Amino acid sequence: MCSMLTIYSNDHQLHRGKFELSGSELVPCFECPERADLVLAAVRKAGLGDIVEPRDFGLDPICRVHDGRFVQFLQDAWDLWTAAGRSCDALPYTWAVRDMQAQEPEHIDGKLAYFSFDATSPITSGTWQATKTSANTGLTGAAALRNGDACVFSLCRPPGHHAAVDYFGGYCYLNNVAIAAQYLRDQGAGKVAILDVDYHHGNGTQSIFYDRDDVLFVSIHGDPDQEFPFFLGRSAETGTGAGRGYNANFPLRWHSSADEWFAALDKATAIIADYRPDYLLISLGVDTFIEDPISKFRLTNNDYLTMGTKIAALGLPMQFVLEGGYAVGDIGVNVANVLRAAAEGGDSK
Ligand code: Q9C
Ligand code: ZN
Repeated sequence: MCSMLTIYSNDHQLHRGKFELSGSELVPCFECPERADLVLAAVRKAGLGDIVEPRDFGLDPICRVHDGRFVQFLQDAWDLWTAAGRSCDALPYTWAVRDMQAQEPEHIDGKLAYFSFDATSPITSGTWQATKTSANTGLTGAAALRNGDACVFSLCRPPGHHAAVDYFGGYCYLNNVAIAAQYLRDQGAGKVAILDVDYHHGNGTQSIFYDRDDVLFVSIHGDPDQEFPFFLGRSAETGTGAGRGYNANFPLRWHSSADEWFAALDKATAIIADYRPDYLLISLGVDTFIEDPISKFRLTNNDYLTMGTKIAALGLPMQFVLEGGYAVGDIGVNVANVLRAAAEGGDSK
């Protein structure tokens, strides 16, 4: 049994998108502030351990992962948008594909396009502050691991795993788990493993570490032939250069059963055990839930207890970093179930 430190800030409430495109309709954003509020309430109720505010690490650890011009863009985007006379959420509407030239244009509409890969991730007046604090929430958790904590939970919002070196999308702006992993490396950790159990492929995290052998990335997710982000996440993607063999994808078809999901988890944890990392970071999305409104897996409330137990059985210092999960009625209990079971199985040393 280990006590689980949670890192949380109210700053997430500053990011409040209005609508997203779903089918061809504008619907209220699935990625809403209530998500984090409900997870916090469930963590409190479960009595997992202390809940603390993140520290401010400044921009340096963020820029160890993300491109400086991209970080500058995220800071400036809302002001450029309002200066162009706009008032509703900032969204891109076009992209450079194939033989077009990917270079940063002057106009905000062009910049939004250049630094993004989808149109469902609004930038609002408070998005940068919330995003920066979300990265600090991940970093504060990583610092706690480095200081000897065995299990920590970074209650990040907005999420991060779809954000790459220089583009945002999939409700993600900065890649919280990647920034935390890089921080651990920079603080002297030898090897870090990232297990991504969110329903969607963590394309940003894969992309950031694809040519490296010091950060292993393993993901279980909806088959990109059927599911967002569509253009990354296939099992043939195993890494490149020095990173060859240090990326593992387990795509599963729509409507896969919990048994199929756990069979993939067993393969994923075997790869992590073989790697023998110093730290395990978990991109914890609970959009694998059977009632998730945008996803098509079938995990139930109790399956999240099994998930936590199996992850803790690796016997590694572990940091959970919140990603997706849109069934707001159950997001709290599902996240708390993973954490409760992980804390019970954790720190057996
Ligand atoms: N309008 C995370 O779970 N596509 N991101 C939504 C429904 C984007 C999910 C389609 C899904 C992004 C962190
Ligand atoms: Zn997701």
